[in-house]
Amino acid sequence: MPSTPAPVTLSRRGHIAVMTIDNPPVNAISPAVVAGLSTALDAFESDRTLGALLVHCEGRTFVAGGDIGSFDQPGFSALPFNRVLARLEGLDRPVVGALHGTVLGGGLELALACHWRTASPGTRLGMPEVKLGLLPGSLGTQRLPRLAGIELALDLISSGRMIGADAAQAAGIVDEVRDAQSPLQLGLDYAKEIVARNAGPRRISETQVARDALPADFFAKALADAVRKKPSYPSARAIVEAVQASALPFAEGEAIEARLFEALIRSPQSKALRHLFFAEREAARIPGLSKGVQLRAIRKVGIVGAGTMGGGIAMNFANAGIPTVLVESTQAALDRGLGIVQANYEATAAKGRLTAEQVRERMALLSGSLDYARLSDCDLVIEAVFENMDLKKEVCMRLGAVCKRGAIIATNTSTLDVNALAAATGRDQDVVGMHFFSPANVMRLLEVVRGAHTAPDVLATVMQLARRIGKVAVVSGVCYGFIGNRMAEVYMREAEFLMMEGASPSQIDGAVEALGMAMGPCRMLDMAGIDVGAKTVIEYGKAGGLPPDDSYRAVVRRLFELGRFGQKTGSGYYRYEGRRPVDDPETAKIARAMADAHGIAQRGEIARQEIVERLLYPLINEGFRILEEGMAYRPGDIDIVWTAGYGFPDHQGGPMFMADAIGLPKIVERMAHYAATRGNAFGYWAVSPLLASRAARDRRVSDLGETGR
Ligand code: 3H9
Repeated sequence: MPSTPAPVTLSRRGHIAVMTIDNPPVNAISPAVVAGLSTALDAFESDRTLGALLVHCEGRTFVAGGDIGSFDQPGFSALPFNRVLARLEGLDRPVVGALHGTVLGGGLELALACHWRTASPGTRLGMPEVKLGLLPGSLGTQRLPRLAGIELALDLISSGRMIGADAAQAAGIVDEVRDAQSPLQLGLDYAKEIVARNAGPRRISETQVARDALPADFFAKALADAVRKKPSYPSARAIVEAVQASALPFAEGEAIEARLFEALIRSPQSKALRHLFFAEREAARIPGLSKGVQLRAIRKVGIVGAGTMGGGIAMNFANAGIPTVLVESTQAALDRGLGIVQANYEATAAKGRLTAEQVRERMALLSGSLDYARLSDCDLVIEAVFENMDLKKEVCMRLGAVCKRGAIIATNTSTLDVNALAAATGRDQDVVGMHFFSPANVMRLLEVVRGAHTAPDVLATVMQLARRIGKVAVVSGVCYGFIGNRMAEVYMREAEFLMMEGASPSQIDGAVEALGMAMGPCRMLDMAGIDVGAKTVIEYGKAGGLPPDDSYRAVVRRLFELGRFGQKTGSGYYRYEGRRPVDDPETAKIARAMADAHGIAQRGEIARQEIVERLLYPLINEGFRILEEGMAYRPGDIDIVWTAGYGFPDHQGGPMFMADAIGLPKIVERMAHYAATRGNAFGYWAVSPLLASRAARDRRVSDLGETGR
């Protein structure tokens, strides 16, 4: 059996010891790395002929953090690594850290335990633990404030943002920034200088935090802010507490940080966020697709349709520096579309997030035309015309004729049959779905719809392109609504039944918003457009997809007939006072009329728990159906769709992760309850066989646990 190379080695360059961490891909601190560091320290300590210790990393980056995968291992604790850091800092000969790549979390904590830090110019530094529902658990909350001051340290740790090498130098976090042939050379040069200067150890833990300039209520305000802005994230409050403790003697602060970290690492919020971290990376892997597949080059993009969607999509490519041409059917529509894009960029510039020069550069990458011939040299063309099968087929046919050989043709449909659209192009191997979410320049999710004949290189190219434009891509098979909208359909269905039974839109939305959902179903559809929602239902009906149930989505159809298109017309499910949604007696009347027309009994107050269960359990059930039909590769993909595209709270880990937390047997039991109490003539409460079997398995495991106790 080949032996695994040691992740940490100690070698000698003259009088300098070089401790090298080599743990690809990102040199994360795993238990093996901690053990390796400890052994290397033993060797260094016992060799008094060495004048200094250099800590450096092989590969593309310095340590990018603790090994997130190891946090779930039984008995995981930050203490062994913290002991190594204390030994490192305590050495009586200078310790130099040579930084490059992304110096994050435990990586920055390792750097802070060194006495001196040098960085190559492109280095980025940060403490992103908060994004995993954690705080820095290896003395980052104690050493960073001592070095950079409380205000900046709290800002960096609370936001998780990265800063560049120059900013880090200005803040005193690194001692110098220097270009060198390699990180090793960078470190060796600096270590030699430190030795030549006869500079002794500099230990941050022996310094005190400066807090004179801070107002007396600084921490009280920071805590109140954390509670107000992030009520569902215990890490936000814990970070304030830990940073505040940096004013205490080091050992006391250390104990406080350790207590808080140990609690957070076991918290359900952190487990959920860690699940999403890995799910997001896993989603990029497509089963059966060989790694060596040759990608198609994407140098120029075309978009058909310069409406809200087309314009937003175009911005993604311009932001990534890719020339993009927008094709419209009338000059007025084109001018309007490009005008909206320009206004969007200017609004961003007004907030200071883009310079005027950047706005000019991005606009210069965008051009418009009324002529399909302008698409003939594009490597990728995305159709983003109105959601209507006949219209989209017509556009696809024209694209099949005009696009060059090997160009990828993508459809931005949100519900329609991608295989039928692919057939219309006459070259279905080149066709794929690219379902962007509105606003397309903001939302991170991209559903990539794999048609029956989509070529593997087309799929791989689009997945890679998604990364290039900053999206998180999830592959879906071809089915109505793909992953996200298919699940949203059952969620909207129940929202409307609840409304017909007497719940108000704000009661419905409030129930799921209390769980952390960015917005409930009614606000969501009002924003997307009641017209859009109703037309989708109508189209689905035409395609024979709807159940034989006249009450199905009856409210949205009625609102559409009445011209209540949602926020844009001032009323939909809600009435709008400016942008503020308020419950509208008119909606209650409409819902009551629909209930009467379809024999649905109105009830008194509906309990919040029932609303939550009736919205979420069918949605989860649909997720299981999607899995059993092979429309999604794994539950984590579904979780990414809902957290990145539908405002599902990330601290709940997505609907499938949440399902496990609730308990699958309980979900099945409640589905049966609603089937019995609400009726199940149309199979709305029929449990997916996959969910049923997983629930039975979980029940068996739990029974075994009970008897074993
Ligand atoms: C922490 O440090 C706690 C401490 O205070 C206390 C510790 C005791 N662990 O994102 P990519 C893998 S908490 C394990 O595609 P990029 C990742 O799964 C941690 N694995 O590349 C992927 O694997 P695969 C604080 C990790 O170039 C591969 O590396 N640190 C870790 O777009 C490439 O990742 C963070 O939160 C990790 N820490 O971005 C940093 N990091 O190829 C989290 C990465 O098998 N990481 N992997 O799918 C990042 O932000 C990005 O990965 C990074 C590179 C910017 C580093």
